[in-house]
Amino acid sequence: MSEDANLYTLLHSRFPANSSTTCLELADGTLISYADVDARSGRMAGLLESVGVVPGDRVLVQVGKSPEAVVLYLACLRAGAVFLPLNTAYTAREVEYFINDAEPRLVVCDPTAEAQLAPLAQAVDAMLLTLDTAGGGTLPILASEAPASDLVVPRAADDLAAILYTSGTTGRSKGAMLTHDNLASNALVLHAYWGWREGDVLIHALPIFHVHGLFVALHTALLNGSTMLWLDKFDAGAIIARLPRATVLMGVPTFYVRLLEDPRLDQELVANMRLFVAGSAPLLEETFNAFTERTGHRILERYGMTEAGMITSNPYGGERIAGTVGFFLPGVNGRVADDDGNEVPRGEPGVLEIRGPNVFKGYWRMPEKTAEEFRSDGHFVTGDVATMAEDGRISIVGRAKDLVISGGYNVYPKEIELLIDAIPGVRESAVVGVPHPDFGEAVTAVVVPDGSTGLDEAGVQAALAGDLAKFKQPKRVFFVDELPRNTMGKVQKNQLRDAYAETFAG
Ligand code: MLC
Ligand code: AMP
Repeated sequence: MSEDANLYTLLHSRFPANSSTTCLELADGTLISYADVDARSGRMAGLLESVGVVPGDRVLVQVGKSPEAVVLYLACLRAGAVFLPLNTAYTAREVEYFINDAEPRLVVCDPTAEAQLAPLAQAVDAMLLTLDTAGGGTLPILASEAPASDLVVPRAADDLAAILYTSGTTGRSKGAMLTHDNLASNALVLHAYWGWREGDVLIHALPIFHVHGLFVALHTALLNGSTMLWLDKFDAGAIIARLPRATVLMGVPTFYVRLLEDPRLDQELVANMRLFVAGSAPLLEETFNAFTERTGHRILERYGMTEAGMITSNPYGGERIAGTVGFFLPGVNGRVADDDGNEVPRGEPGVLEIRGPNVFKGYWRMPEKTAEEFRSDGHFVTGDVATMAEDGRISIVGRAKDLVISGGYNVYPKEIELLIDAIPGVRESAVVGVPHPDFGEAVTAVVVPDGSTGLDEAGVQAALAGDLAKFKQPKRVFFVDELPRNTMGKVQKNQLRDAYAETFAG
């Protein structure tokens, strides 16, 4: 292999010369230096190797946010393993699918989930180790006993670094395979595009099982050798307390909606801040305007997805326009196209199709699905409906995929409809997203009962509770005699969205 494309090699090359620089500052004031992160991830990588994780093996991880979880991610990179993070909200039923599909060599979970997940891991011959948010569990115990190691397994650019599952419109999740080069190229571009500089300090309050918190925020900060003010989860008060010492914040729109609810947010509080980034869901113009008015900062909105990391961004130096997601990032090419992949005239809506070094390698063990979503010329069909202005500026104006985005989490209606339809007393159902002041959209179910049981809203919610992650559960359930359909028999979800649009108003 000519040159090592392991992402860790790149990140490590950018660690600060003074390795005692703080990498993570925890909420309780504990400081973890870059030297610590390097030493701990080396030890953990050595441990992974010694327990039989070989390059290419999947390491499936469902643990709360902690410095050890970051160390585990970096250790997987170093060991050449494929990191497979899962939302902590997923139930055992949901995790079972991922374990069976990914066939990991190692499963790492919170000790409280061990009893449920152990038989699932055993069924695919995977080892199971535990890690809790306080840094306890069998994994850290073994790691602390492991010898120091500077292991970094050389990787080719095209080797897998991670698999991130993204739900499908069929209700079946697909594992997006991301290579070392996908992640490295996107991180380098964002680092430059957003003007990262010496002295930057990031408030990290996103979960680290999705692209936004795990890759966009973590990678850019590590590439910059920056200190991260590390929060286990979003907490407006904790962010307010840290803003005076920070320069960069990244969040989903809900972060900004909630920060605006705090009267302490003002210009003086953010005097040291350089950049507020929003993404993962549409940022409402009213939020953008209110934030500008209150703080003097124009939130920089960018657009991306699991399969491609970041795709477009409003400019750092130029004008940031509310309701637009800016321009293709350097290296990313794309077009707004009709159903056949032909570019539509500027200003007209079409599906966004892209290509570039950021675009994933395909869906894990789903060659047909992969083929369906790529054009013959290599463009990936995002499923997002966009317009492109004359100057190339892009706006996301809709979705061709049936998807709800709630607080930055994607929810695919089909998955929930299948579960609701299986509840005794249900004839059929439709799940839609309707406007929600806090989450942007809220999952809402419309159910047609078959009359055989006295099913009510609480009954539907209770039936789903054990099976579905909380954020996917309908916040409201409505009952109707029939679903609106067009002449082809297709459920008219737009009509349902309109009918229930005011459900969460005010
Ligand atoms: C929590 N709940 C949610 C929810 N998050 N319900 C719907 N949607 C969500 N996103 C549930 C809780 O279980 C709880 O249920 C109730 O709603 C209220 O919880 P909360 O305490 O108010 O929520 P909180 O824990 O504060 O979480 C809200 C949040 C969080 C917005 C801070 O969801 C979050 O961090 N979201 C970020 C998601 C993210 O990182 N997305 C990036 C994906 S990457 P109950 O009934 O118990 O009260 C991607 C690509 C890209 O999309 O472009 O970046
Ligand atoms: P995920 O599959 O979780 O990575 O979510 C990606 C999806 O989130 C995209 O396909 C878009 O539909 C949506 N998304 C991300 N960023 C934005 C944004 N800034 N504006 C609108 N939608 C966005």
